[in-house]
Amino acid sequence: MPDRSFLSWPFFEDRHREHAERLEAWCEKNLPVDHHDVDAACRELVAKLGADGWLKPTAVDPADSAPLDVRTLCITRETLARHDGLADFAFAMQGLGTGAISLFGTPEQRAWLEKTRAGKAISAFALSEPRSGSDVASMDMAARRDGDSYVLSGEKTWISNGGIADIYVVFARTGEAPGARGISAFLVPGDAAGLAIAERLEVIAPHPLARLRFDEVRVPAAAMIGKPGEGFKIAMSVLDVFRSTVGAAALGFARRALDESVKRAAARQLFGAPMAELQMVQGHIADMALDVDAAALLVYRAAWTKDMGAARVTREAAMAKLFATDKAQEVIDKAVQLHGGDGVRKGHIVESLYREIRALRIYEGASDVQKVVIARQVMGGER
Ligand code: COS
Repeated sequence: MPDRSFLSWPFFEDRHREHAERLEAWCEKNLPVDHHDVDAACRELVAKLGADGWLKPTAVDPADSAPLDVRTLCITRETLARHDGLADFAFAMQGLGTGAISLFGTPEQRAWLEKTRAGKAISAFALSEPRSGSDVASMDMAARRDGDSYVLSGEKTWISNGGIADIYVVFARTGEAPGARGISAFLVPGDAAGLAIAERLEVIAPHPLARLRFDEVRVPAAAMIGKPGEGFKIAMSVLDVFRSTVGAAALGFARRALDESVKRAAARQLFGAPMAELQMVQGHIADMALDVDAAALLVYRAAWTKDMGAARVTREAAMAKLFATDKAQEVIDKAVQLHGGDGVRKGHIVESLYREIRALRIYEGASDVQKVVIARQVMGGER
């Protein structure tokens, strides 16, 4: 039984506790799904999560203007990640993909959210490029104004849901100024003429991932999200919300690794007694539990701060993501060690956690970038 004591922390309201309990029961019944065909599995997960109402927190309700509830996003990611990494992925990408629309979209653009929240459309966030990952402001992709349209040309890569998305939020250079101030955001339908999958990308924890080519993709001027030149700030604002949730997913993976290790230590006999009686094993379990709780405190502190109305949680979100993902890697590595050969055996839960966690220290701002963000915030006095 996973530790649920964190739900009594003051960061939460009763609606969060009820959400966690109901989702836990849903996960026990529905997860994990078969991962052999990741495209089909993701489509199935989005449809299932949407039909049962779990995707509603990923985007604002176009009918009211209640902001995204980051605590609900985090609890959901933590819970799904504990049961099935791909379910967490399917949920998270619906949110990241539509984040710019939730935060800055027009009523017409927000109409898409009815579909994504119901699991009837899949979304994707297209920021990174072959030559520009951590250094977002150096992107090359261009959007040229042509009458009532913009014409997008260039490439995006590492795009989650690339190939199966119905809508992409795409960032491109519109040239109002050099660097960060000359980028804008666009809503591009997946079936737009000139948009092609240049390459499917295989990674250690498989999920739909692609490099996309935009060859003179024409969208109406009304497809721009926010104002010309605001794209960089829009991307950063979306990441401010969703970076804490990456930490929450890492937390879910780490909690699962800890639970599996506790079970293993109790069941496995070593030198004539349960492994749990060895102090070296107790030391590992204590370190793992400490890292899990510390990560949870940082994740839910960031989520609570945003939900309380903070305009920016750049520092809190960066700390939560950095700490929770790096520590989850260590927790899972200890779990592998405690499981011996089983820990690296294909198909074992601990082996899959070991593969799942690694990308979280890279995507949505690598650990090294989070350190830059934190240092700038601290040294700039923005605490
Ligand atoms: N919210 C709102 N505005 C923000 C912001 C945020 N979180 N972060 C920065 N800005 C604003 C700054 O205030 C600045 O505004 P002004 O031009 O008005 O002064 C502008 O954006 C440029 O900011 P900055 O100078 O810090 O930009 P840098 O080019 O130095 O980039 C980093 C900073 C490295 C932090 C940024 O490029 C980044 O986060 N990189 C990682 C990207 C990432 O996560 N990629 C993964 C893609 S999704 S898988």
